[in-house]
Amino acid sequence: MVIKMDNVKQRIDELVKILNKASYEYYTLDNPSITDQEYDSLMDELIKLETNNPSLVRVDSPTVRIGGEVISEFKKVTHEVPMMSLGDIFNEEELIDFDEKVKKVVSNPEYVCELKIDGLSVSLIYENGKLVRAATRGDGTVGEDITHNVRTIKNVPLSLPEDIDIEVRGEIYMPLSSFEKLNEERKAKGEKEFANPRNAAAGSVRQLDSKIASERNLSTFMYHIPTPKNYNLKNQYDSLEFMKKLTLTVNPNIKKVNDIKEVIDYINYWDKKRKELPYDIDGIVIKVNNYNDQERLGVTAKVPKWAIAYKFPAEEVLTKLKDIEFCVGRTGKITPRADLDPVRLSGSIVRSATLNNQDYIKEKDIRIGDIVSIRKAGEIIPEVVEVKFERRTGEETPFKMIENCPICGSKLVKKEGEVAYFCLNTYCDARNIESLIHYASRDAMNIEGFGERIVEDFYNMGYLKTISDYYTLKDSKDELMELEGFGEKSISNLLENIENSKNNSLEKLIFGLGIKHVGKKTAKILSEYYNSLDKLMNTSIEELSTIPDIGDIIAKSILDYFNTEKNIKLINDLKDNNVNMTYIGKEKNINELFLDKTFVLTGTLEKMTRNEAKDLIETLGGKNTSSVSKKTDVVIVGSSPGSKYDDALKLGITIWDEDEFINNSRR
Ligand code: 0OX
Repeated sequence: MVIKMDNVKQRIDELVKILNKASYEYYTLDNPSITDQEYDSLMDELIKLETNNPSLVRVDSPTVRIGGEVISEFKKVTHEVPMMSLGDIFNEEELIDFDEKVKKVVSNPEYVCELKIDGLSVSLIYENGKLVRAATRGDGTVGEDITHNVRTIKNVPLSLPEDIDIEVRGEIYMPLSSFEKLNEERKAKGEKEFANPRNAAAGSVRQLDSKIASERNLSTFMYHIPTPKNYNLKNQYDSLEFMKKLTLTVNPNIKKVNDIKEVIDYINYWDKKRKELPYDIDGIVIKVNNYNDQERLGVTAKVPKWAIAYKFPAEEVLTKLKDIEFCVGRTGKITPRADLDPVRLSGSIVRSATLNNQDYIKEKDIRIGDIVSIRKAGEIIPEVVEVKFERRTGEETPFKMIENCPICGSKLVKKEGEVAYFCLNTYCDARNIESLIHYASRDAMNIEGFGERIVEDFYNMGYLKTISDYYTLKDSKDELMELEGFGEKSISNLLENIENSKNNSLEKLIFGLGIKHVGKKTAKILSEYYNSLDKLMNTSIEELSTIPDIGDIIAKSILDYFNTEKNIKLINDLKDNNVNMTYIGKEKNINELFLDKTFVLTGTLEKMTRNEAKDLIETLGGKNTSSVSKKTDVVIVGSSPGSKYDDALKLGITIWDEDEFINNSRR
């Protein structure tokens, strides 16, 4: 029996070695030495042996790539060395500027040029040569543990040829072929397609069930070692070579160059060639090669001064303009919009583009049915650049400006000195959009992220029509995540900001409702006086007139507001969505997790300002102090924390990240 077990173990070891080598040859070297059939048959043998001998399953067994591990939540992990992002530049001038700044510190800098893979960054930790953890970047300080999904990525080695401890960083991406296949499958199943490979890759690693990631054919390129000196590495280029030796996949198009002219050549070469790559890149990363030079250049708050990302200029593509629609903006401004045949542009599927105004359409003689070239103007909205006249068939319909508002039908008016037409009906959508923006604004419900652009887009797309729709947006999460310019993280953040707003004190809600003549200060006075919206709604003109600072005009406006059916319905809808309708006095919100405890804040918080955080701590019964000592109960850590974080770790003090802080504040 003992002998048999030994034999089995030996065979398992052998199979793991052969199969992992085969994966490396196939996925990293692109040079397979065994056939797919041979691989499958060895894999079948390994699966059988492991099924019959579960105690002999190795941590680096290729069977984990099949997926199946399901986690219940994403654990937070703190990066020992923060994961930095890169500063962006968009033209040669800025590149020369970067080079000049570098040269002030380093004479004759050598650069390494890398393709900027359009995916999501990942940190891999190997202990004793075995992959033990994979994590997302998160806010750079705290990311999420995605080990179960990353283990399924075929070109991520589960064990290294040396038994070393090392962290390596790189990019997870979805090859274009996998992306197209995935979207075809989703379309066939009636599921919403992913807008671009980056969203698809991010969506895949954000799955609790690793089976999904394993089926998505993700891949990686590694490009960074955060502690290179531990391995005697002197420069970035040697780190890339070192990672290659460790069987990690490094992009083959990396180039070491001697001056900025060669960097420009590299950029120009890849700007033309990038369409031929089997994956998306969104620019070129330029890094000062030598580590001592990097150290001398240092970092700013968020990005290194020794590296920069050159972003490619907006790509232009051709598509058919199917129709011209009209959007009513916040101020009632009418903007024509092109309804396009869907086309891939700068990594996203584009279905519509702005046409600016009727004069723009007339000047460019844009007609329905034309083949047009489009380009991304800003981050989100693409624009029609020009008509391809040579592609005209004679079937195109000339453009005619509308005379009435497409939403409310009122006659459009051209204001003095304006090119655009306006809808002047104050009850039209423009007005609704304005109220939605006001509701989310900082002094009102402070729903961060809902600026003019997003509200208008969400409104025009039908997701956000009235204020109460903010609270049902979460029901459309899957669709929103796939909108151009959005992804899981941005939508989750927006939805979280909305959820947080439910706990606001009454004065923010009253101000947010946009009652005529009720400003921020009046909203506060009313909240302190009435304590609840119900009481305010049932007030009388007599009672209102007894409150200092509330004059007749304000009083009448308040009564008018609460006598309007539409407004009562809105308030009922907000109540149904658990929006707080009471005044939260500072001492009235004691929370046991905060009461009489001493807090220290360090690093940058993403969802609130430092003062807001301090206010919240005090409101919940805690005390703020500035330095960490044995008496400190909790240190709240944002991104790029200072030495207070190290002090807290040394002293073993409880550490909360921003999300834990927010969650605890709501308990
Ligand atoms: C990429 C990429 C991203 C490491 C130090 C600063 C940023 N998307 O391909 N980041 C980096 O470098 C990190 N390099 C890259 N090639």
